[in-house]
Formats: sequence, C-alpha cells, structure tokens
Amino acid sequence: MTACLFCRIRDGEIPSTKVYEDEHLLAFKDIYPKAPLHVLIVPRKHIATINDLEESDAELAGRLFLAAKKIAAEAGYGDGYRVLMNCGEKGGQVIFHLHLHLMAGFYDHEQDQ
Ligand code: DGP
Repeated sequence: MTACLFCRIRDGEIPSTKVYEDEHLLAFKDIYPKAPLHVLIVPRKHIATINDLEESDAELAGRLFLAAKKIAAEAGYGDGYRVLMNCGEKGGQVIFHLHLHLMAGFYDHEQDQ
C-alpha cells in the first residue's frame, strides 16, 4: 500500500469528491476549500514536485492546465479563475504528489475600485 495520500485517493482507498477524471489525471474537491470552487488536479502518475518533472512529462504537465480550463468552464467559472502550484516545503507544498489548485468564485473586481 502506498503512503502517498493522493495515490490512495487515485486508487479509491480514501474517499474524495471527484469532479473529473481521464486516463492521465483526476480532479477532486480540496478538503479545505479556500474559494467557492477549489479543486485539486492531480496526475495519475506519482510525481512528487515540480522539481521531479522530466522532459517526458511535458505533455502531462500541460494536461493539468487543459483540465483546469475544462473544469472551470463546466462549473460556470470559465470567465475567470486562478491556478496555483506549490513546490517544496518552502513553497508551501504539504502533499508531495504534484497537484494544480484550481480556485474560482472569490474574486470581485468591484472591491479593487
Ligand atoms: P499543497 O499545500 O499545495 O500541498 O496543498 C495540499 C492541499 O490538499 C490542501 O489545500 C488541502 C488538501 N488536502 C489535504 N488532505 C486532503 C484529503 O485527504 N482530501 C482532499 N480532498 N484534499 C486534501
């Protein structure tokens, strides 16, 4: 049994609220949401951090962004959202399985005026 939390979610050993999956990646709701939509987009392949990406992962890394676009649009936030990826402990990463945060629904431009 793997110790990686997101591998265990991928394998169905730990429950999650999935919003998208395909042969390359899965996406599920963040357990501690920081926005009305807060989804984690995770490659099926275990890659710990951005620093562990290889040249051969370039297409997979790009797929994370394409999934963000699709999930945001399907959730009704296609006109604006935020994506973020933490790298390493000093970069705020807590779970060491690559994941792209997709957040939306919290930004009101009116408040910037
Ligand atoms: P990061 O700091 O970038 O490694 O973000 C990890 C995120 O993972 C954090 O926003 C909370 C989320 N998280 C932690 N444990 C679980 C869990 O068991 N299930 C889900 N769905 N999300 C989790």
